[in-house]
Amino acid sequence: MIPEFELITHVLCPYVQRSVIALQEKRIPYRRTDIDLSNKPDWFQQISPLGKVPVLVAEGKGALFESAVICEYLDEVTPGTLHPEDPWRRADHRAWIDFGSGILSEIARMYSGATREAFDTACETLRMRFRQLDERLDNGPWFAGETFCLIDAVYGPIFRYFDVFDTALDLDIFQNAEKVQLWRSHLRTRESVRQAVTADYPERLLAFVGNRGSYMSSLIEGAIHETGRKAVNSG
Ligand SMILES: N[C@@H](CCC(=O)N[C@@H](CS)C(=O)NCC(=O)O)C(=O)O
Repeated sequence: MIPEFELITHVLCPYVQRSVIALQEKRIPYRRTDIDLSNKPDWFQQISPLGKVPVLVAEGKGALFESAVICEYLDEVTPGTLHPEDPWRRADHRAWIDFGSGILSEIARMYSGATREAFDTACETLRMRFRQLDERLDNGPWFAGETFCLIDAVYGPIFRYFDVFDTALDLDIFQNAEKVQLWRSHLRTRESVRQAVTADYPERLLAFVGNRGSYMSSLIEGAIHETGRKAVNSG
């Protein structure tokens, strides 16, 4: 018997999304509670040692933090597995999952950097990371071929950032990374990946980045302004 689960979440968090995708892929019933990270409730501070989402609350057990740990636990307590059976391949997946977390940190540097130099450096690092990933990939459709794995749940939210940013800016992050582009296009259509965010995610993400006071904020605001101007001129 698996316990009743509640996942403490934030609407934009990519680490939350990977937990949600794992829950959906393993068909585990759960309740989702979104919190405001700029005004964290006291009860949340008590169950999240680092004050971060996601946290998985399991009835009768307690609270679990760290998305990678949450995903592995969910995988272990349900039939089947989202990891390869072979220990070497499983370890390899975990290594590339960690690589994905590094990419998320770089994405945060890209949208938070105060200067054009900081933004350009982060973009260049991201291009290099995706080229490295491209060298690791085979033919797809998923990371491990025909079977959707936990690692796919990690990269779906990463690529989603660029699906949204691409609507406003020409970042050209996936230069010379054709296999990554293909993987990205498959992940975009996976039901669990699509369902991990609400329909207004793109607007929320653009507003979040637009309001950070960073170099990228000014690019986003400029692009939104330009779109609005074109709409007015053609209306
Ligand atoms: N290593 C953590 C990272 C989680 C994380 O960074 N969550 C962010 C939101 S995306 C958060 O809760 N930030 C709140 C804060 O740092 O105050 C995990 O994998 O769960």
